Amino acid sequence: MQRRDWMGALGGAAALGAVGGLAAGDARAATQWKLATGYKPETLHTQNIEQFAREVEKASSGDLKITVHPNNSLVKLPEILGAVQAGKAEAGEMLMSAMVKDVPLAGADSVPFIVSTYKDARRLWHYQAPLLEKALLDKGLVPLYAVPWPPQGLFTVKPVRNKSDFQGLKMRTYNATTVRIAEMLGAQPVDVATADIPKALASGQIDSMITSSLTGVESQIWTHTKYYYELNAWIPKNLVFVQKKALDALSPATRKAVLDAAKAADERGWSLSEAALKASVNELKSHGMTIDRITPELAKDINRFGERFSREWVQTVGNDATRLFVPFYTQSQ
Ligand code: PCA
Repeated sequence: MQRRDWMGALGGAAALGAVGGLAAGDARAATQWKLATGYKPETLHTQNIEQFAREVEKASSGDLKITVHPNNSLVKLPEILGAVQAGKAEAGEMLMSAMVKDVPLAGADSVPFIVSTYKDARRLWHYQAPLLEKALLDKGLVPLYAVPWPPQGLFTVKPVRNKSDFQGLKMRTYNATTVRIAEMLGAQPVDVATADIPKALASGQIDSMITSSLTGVESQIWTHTKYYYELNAWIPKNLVFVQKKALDALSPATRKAVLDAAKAADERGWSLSEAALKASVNELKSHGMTIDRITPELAKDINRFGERFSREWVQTVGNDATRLFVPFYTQSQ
């Protein structure tokens, strides 16, 4: 597997090397945290978490060591929230919209056609974060930081011009939005983890999917599909969070090291994601893929499905949806 040095793009990432041990005579053993994620070690988000862990270890002078367990190896992505609550891992990273069963508001960033730029995604997060923090605190969890994937588009093995072209397509899904859109289009939804995309395409289990250009590149999508339609449909985020009990158990200085490193990881992650958008669209092109906009006819249908999805979403989420979207639409920052 080709290793992509997204960190190198910003000139960060120098290995920080071994950290100093505890001072002689200090009886306190270093704390160990496990951090579970469903994504591959080489993906942008996981590399960012690795840097976060190195920075925490350094800033806490070795008092806290976070070990990252990528690729569903410790806990499968959909189960990470419950596993961190139960203490199987002290911390975790999840696609926020994969938490909707437990935290409906977490799906706000995957409601189609609300945001299509990083600036608006930031603004949405500004209003979503305090509400989400409260919802997670009720579950004994504390959000640390969130980093977006690039905007979501559509990959297909054959060109699609209208809704009828989706009949019989097997569309890979990764959250409630992608399942619902596949259903509305008349395609068959097939749940596949990111790491399994190449295999699923090779075996014909899927022939289309909505995801980012970045995930397309990381799946070497050009081997199987030729078409990418830039829908800019939504900008989903991954959330890194920790068990409140574990955070509270740290010394004040180590807790500060975690929160400071989280703030840095947040800023770095948003920049890396934006840089990855440009780089990955170029890479898709360089492999001969056709990058296009969907036809106005299909855009009309997909927009209609987006509106229907939004209505369904607001009904499920209730008051928090109003608390989030009223300020988002009425206040400018
Ligand atoms: N990649 C992840 C989530 C969103 C994205 O761009 C995936 O396809 O599962």
